[in-house]
Amino acid sequence: MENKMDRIPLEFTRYGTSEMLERAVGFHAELERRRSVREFSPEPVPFAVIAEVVRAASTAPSGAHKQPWTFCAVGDPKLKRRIREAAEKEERINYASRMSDEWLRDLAVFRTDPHKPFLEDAPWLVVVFKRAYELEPDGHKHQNYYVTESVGIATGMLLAAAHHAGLATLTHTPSPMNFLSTLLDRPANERPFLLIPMGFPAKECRVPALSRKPLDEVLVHFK
Ligand code: IYR
Repeated sequence: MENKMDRIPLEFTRYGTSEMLERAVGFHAELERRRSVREFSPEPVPFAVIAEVVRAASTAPSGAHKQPWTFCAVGDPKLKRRIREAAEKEERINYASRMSDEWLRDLAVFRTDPHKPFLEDAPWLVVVFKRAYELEPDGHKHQNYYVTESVGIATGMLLAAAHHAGLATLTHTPSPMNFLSTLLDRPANERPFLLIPMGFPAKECRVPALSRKPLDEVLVHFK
């Protein structure tokens, strides 16, 4: 089947070696300051900022350029409360019986528990959905490809864009997450992927004193 897209010249900025290294160092320094935040300030954040951050995320590469994602930006306090209540209901079961002892031990340093006040405190909850397939109005299904990989990349870009804009985030995975499809009235082709509170950290916000793996543990160099 013939289905060719027009081709256009690539817009690409080529930097000299030292500028390239400087930019890479600077970008790492910026990303190094990103932390998962569990204590949010209720201070408002303009929707325009959230919209730009989502626009950045939506530039992610995807299988056959299907862009298999939907981002729901929830600012409505009543809806945030319902999301919190539903998430806490699942988390109470998770902590009481679904999570293994090893899992609970691994989480102890993060002091997480079934209470999720950040789901109401953060001005925005960005809920990322992956679109398993596309549905035409006539009911015809179209396949998407590498959906999890694509949405994972887009979500990483969302976190980086939010951080760059000066917003704190948390990658939250209440489990199971089907309540998000119901509460946000999502169609059958969408599955919840991740719930990301976004906003400013609370003044008294504290984060675990964690360290990141050194480069020689994560990078294998074949000369
Ligand atoms: N979803 C639970 C548990 C949890 C699991 C992992 I892995 C984390 O890194 C953090 C929390 C919760 O949100 O409490």
